[in-house]
Amino acid sequence: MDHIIDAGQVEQHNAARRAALQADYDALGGMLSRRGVDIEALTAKAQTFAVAVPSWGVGTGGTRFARFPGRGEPRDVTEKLQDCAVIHQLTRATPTVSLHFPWDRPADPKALREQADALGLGFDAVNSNTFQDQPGQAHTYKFGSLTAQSQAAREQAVAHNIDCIELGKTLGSRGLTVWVGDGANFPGQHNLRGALERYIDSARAIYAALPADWLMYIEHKLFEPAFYCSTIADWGTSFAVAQLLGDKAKCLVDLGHHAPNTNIEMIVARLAQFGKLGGFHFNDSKYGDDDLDSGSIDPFQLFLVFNELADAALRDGAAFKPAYMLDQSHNVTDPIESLMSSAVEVQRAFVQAALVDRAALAGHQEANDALQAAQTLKHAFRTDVSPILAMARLRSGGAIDPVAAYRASGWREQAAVKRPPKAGASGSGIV
Ligand code: LRH
Ligand code: MN
Ligand code: MN
Repeated sequence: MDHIIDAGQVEQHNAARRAALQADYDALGGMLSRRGVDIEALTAKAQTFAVAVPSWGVGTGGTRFARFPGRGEPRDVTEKLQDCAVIHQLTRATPTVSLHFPWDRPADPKALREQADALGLGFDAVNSNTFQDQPGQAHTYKFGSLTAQSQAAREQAVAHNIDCIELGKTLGSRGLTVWVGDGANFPGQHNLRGALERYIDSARAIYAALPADWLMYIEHKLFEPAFYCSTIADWGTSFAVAQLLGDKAKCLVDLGHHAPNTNIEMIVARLAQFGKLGGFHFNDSKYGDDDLDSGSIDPFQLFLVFNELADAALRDGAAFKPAYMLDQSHNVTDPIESLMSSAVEVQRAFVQAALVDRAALAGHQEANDALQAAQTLKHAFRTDVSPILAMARLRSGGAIDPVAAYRASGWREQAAVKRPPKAGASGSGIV
């Protein structure tokens, strides 16, 4: 496997921190053993954790007001893969990349797969894009894509999704994520039921092209770019569509795509209960689809989501394997640093959820002891599992402190030299 950052540098970084980590790990291990928890089992579990990196996240994002590019940004999909490889090399938690077409359309898909193989990376779900027009496109998506009144626009959007599946097959992907911006800005602009009928027809055509071992992830979002109504606005709609389409269709929960104060963990529980929880786009938000770094605003919500996932995994066993992906926009940080930190934050919630004393929780629930039930969750959430995460990284060949190792490597400075900005560089600004 090609190492992007010199392996010797990472070793040096770890050597300087190993003794302190061991001391912290031993202290935590002692504390956990008094709670009847085996730290080694938790560390082994942490090592199994994986979350996909969004290709569009390694470039600096933007808002509709401006984009302030960073230095050494990747200018094409091959450079994006290099950045993804850095993230995985140091965190050992992000072995796959989620591509977005046509932003990431490779000139030679086979060569891209070879590059990924050499970097030790695979491809997670591919994402279609019918929320903006591409140069030279025959039919506009201004008034919708899969729901458009224009049959030609709908057919073009379906054909694009099928093209994404074809590309994904060559890359070794096994899923297609479909998010559309379709909706209306005015009451009466479109017939609410008619638009969904057209969506379902289009989605059926895409579903029919899905290989047997693929999943189609239907991603809902409350608002934006449509501000009066979005056709696939909520989990009820995505659930109904997924039910109609069949077993290979599942719902995708992007944490930023809900009304403020929505109980997202309950949505997760519902979708898991009915076998339709496909996966996640992790990020965090204060107001709307802010696409802030995972765990940066409400880490307790992230923990509560993973608490439901842990419960579902216990109930459903190995059959329960939702896809984990990050979906963030980095405006003021180095995207590599944000993605590494976010992967670790999601992994932290995964480990904290594994710490919940489920027998005690069930007992408090049966006894209607609301206070102790809540305390049981808080007890797990408050436990600082950082030494477990660092030890998991160390044992998997990553860095004890990924951001420090990254900064010491000088990767960004070197990238700034190797990657002078070029006109029309693909950094979407839309997330
Ligand atoms: C829409 C979204 C969706 C897109 C991505 C760029 O807000 O979350 O997942 O594909 O952003
Ligand atoms: Mn998303
Ligand atoms: Mn979004």
